Amino acid sequence: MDEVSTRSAARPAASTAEDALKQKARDAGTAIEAAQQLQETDGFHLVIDALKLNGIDTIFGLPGIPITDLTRKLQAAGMRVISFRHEQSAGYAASIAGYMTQKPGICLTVSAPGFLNALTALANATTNCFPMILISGSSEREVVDLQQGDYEEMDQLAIAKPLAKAAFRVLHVEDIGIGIARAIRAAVSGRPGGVYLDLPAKVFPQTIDADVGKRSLIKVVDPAPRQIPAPDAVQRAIGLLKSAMRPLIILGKGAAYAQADADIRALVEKTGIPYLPMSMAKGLLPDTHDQSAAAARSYVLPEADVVMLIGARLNWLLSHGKGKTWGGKSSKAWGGQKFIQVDISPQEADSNVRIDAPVVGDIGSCVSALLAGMGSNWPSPPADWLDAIAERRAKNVAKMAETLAKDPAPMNFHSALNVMRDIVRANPDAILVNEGANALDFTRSIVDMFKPRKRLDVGTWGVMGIGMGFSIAAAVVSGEQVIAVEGDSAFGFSGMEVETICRYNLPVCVVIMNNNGVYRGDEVNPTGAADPSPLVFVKDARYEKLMEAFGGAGVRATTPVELREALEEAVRSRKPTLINAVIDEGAGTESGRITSLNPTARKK
Ligand code: FYN
Ligand code: ADP
Ligand code: MG
Repeated sequence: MDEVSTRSAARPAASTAEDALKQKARDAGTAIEAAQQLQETDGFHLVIDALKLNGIDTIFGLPGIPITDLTRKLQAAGMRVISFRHEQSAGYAASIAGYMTQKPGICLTVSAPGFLNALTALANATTNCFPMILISGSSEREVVDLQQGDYEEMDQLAIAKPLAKAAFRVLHVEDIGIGIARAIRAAVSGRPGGVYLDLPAKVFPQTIDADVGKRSLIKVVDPAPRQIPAPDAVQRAIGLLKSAMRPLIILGKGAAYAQADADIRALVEKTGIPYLPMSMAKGLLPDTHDQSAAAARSYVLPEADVVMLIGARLNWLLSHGKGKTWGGKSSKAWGGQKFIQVDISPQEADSNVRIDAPVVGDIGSCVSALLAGMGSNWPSPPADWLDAIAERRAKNVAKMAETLAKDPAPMNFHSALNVMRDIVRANPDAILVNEGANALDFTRSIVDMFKPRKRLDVGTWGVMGIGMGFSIAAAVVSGEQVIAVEGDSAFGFSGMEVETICRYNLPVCVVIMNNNGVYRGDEVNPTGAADPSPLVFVKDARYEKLMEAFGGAGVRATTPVELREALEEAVRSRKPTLINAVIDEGAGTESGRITSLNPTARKK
């Protein structure tokens, strides 16, 4: 406004008429331009309109060439734009938002290195069946295909394809609607996964008639269609389950993702069959539930005769369904169980051992079909099976209670996590994010979960680095308190995002299990030279100061009492908080509970 007023004061009478005409023409020109503009739209706005049309309201990303303006325009258009310090965390955030909401989480990055930084998260999403779309700006095709050395030149589409469920590129503004629709449907339909959408820089400023642009957009109808299982498959499964003398149900994170909580609980309780929750399925039924066999894991797996897998794959986490874990005589020998597999992917069955009754469909439809097919009066499992499990469970629970009751100085994982166990029980709506090796494995068995989708962890890949991205997305998506239990090494992968937590003032409390190193902190350099062991960190590092640096609360806790006070204050204040829990550096074991995966261990 100011600039306009200064110009009119200076002009003489005669020339003014002419100028006025010229000005009118200019204004007319601008008006026409404006009218034209009103009648035109561009790539920027079509991307925004397409996402909004499909109910996408949050973007996780990191601005830079060529998507800085798009990032600004997304926020200007009223979308929530969460900006990170590293694309890997933005990608992890998008992936877990997809897992929690069944809508694809959107990660927006710059070209080449930004795209590559987010690629780990895209691959992790595909591996974990989390629906996300990685949208990356990219260099011009003509230059890239001639390898002429464009700015951040890379054939991102070709590189993404092997790691994504699907990958697309849009070259023309009129195809943006189709591109985003295809990406959304690919991310959430069937087995969800990571999708890559490549948008070369040139497509954003391209203009098109506004009406044509609007008509080119697609509101995806029924993006994740229900997939009803075949009735004979359901009958076969029911028949096999009914014949079992030692039945077991295994709930995987696919069951948690399905948001069919009531039906899954009804199936478990109606049959009376013991169930084993995989780590991210904990809470689908409260971990204190009578039928939980989590505390008798290595008893039920080899002893069961019929096992129903619901949204759980027979991958490494279940020893591929064979070997000693399942009572097999050797590492490759089958244990003799009969398997029922409820999974939306028709290819999953027989991935490792024979599946005797595959039930292919979305878990909600499959479980309700099983419930309907079972009718009433389902015979409860034989008492000797239930009693044997109860006995083994009681033994393990008593053993753990004894360990938890100890109060050693310095704290160890048990005494610290005993506090966490109480805090989560008192705050069942809080979301627990968890990574590390020992920090992960001890938390999984010690901290009971009470509600579905409240435990977010390293998942299928056992990946380190998800901590802060998952915590930020969980707080943004749910508004709930988030507590992140982190190994000190694992925290290092995404630690800088504590600035992001403070910038958005998120109710995230990070608890670092500080044992001064990877797995433990007491290893020494065998050569005696000055360099520390590669597994050891700075002794007694003051991680809490990192959070204080950005205005959050930082607490150093050396006793369970201090830890409990700090956690209760964090939950009460909902302030960004980092608690540096000082753990005995000799408390951990190599790789936690998967020491056997280390080649040396294998040699032994
Ligand atoms: C479990 N247990 C319990 C309880 N819950 N005892 C008492 N009370 C409770 N609430 C018992 C359970 O019966 C087992 O004892 C033991 O505790 C461990 O249970 P867990 O953790 O469920 O089972 P296990 O054997 O460790 O399972 C194998 C696994 C798991 C591979 C699925 O370790 C896992 O998910 N690991 C993830 C590792 C990872 O990704 N790490 C990140 C990379 S680290 P028993 O029945 O007596 O055996 C890179 O270096
Ligand atoms: P702990 O609680 O056992 O000390 P840390 O978080 O300190 O757990 O250590 C976990 C370790 O997992 C990692 O530091 C590391 O050795 C191993 N690891 C390293 N990189 C990865 C990765 N990308 N994904 C999975 N595990 C990894
Ligand atoms: Mg550690």
